[in-house]
Amino acid sequence: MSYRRGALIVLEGVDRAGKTTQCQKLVQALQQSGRAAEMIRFPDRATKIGQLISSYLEKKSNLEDHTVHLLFSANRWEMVPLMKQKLEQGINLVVDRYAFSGVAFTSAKPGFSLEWCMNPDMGLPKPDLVIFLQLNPSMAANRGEYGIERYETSAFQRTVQQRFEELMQDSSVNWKVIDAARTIEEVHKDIKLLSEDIISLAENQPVGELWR
Ligand code: ADP
Ligand code: 2DT
Repeated sequence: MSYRRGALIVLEGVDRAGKTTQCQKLVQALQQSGRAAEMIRFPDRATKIGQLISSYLEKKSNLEDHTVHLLFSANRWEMVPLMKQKLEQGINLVVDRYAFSGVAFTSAKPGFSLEWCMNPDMGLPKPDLVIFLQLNPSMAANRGEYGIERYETSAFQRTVQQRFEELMQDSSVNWKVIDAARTIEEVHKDIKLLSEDIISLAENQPVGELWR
């Protein structure tokens, strides 16, 4: 047993489903149980590409729709060497949004097919587990007003949810849907159990390639 890599665990879901809250709690819980774990998030607004994306999301600049889609994908690819390095070092990565958000958000715009949107992300490190935090729009509304960034409208978020549901039909990805309408602790307990199982399963397997 010389090869013990970390697991790649992604949390997805619509706005305010609790992704950030749960990523933070999962990293903390894994660390407390003696496992190496780190959180990353996409978009990573700190890089040069991330700054272009951030300015677009804040509506400080406009970008053509295909172009911004490719920038979101490039923002993942630029992190791949570091992600692979950490996984090989045995660090479990907990990721707040990944290629699934990329596809769900762009394909919610008119004229974009799922297939076109998936293409640039094909071959990314494949998550060992993708947890989808399921929350209906009225529950999401109870968690506060939408912000002022691009995409933060209920009509757009409904279409995004439909696109996520289409993506979840793909059995090549290890999707687990969790009811995110419960308390933070209840949701966390489920996520922790699923993650511990996948960490044991993944540790002796190579990292796969997404959508290939
Ligand atoms: P996301 O990252 O999916 O947009 P956040 O984790 O930022 O969601 O949570 C959005 C808001 O909802 C925050 O104010 C957070 O404290 C709250 N929240 C998160 N999970 C729950 C929950 N299970 N029940 C009630 N409120 C929650
Ligand atoms: P937050 O930083 O609040 O999560 O918002 N998005 C995200 C895309 O359109 N494409 C992507 O590839 C990714 C990762 C979702 C980020 C916003 O950017 C959207 C909401």
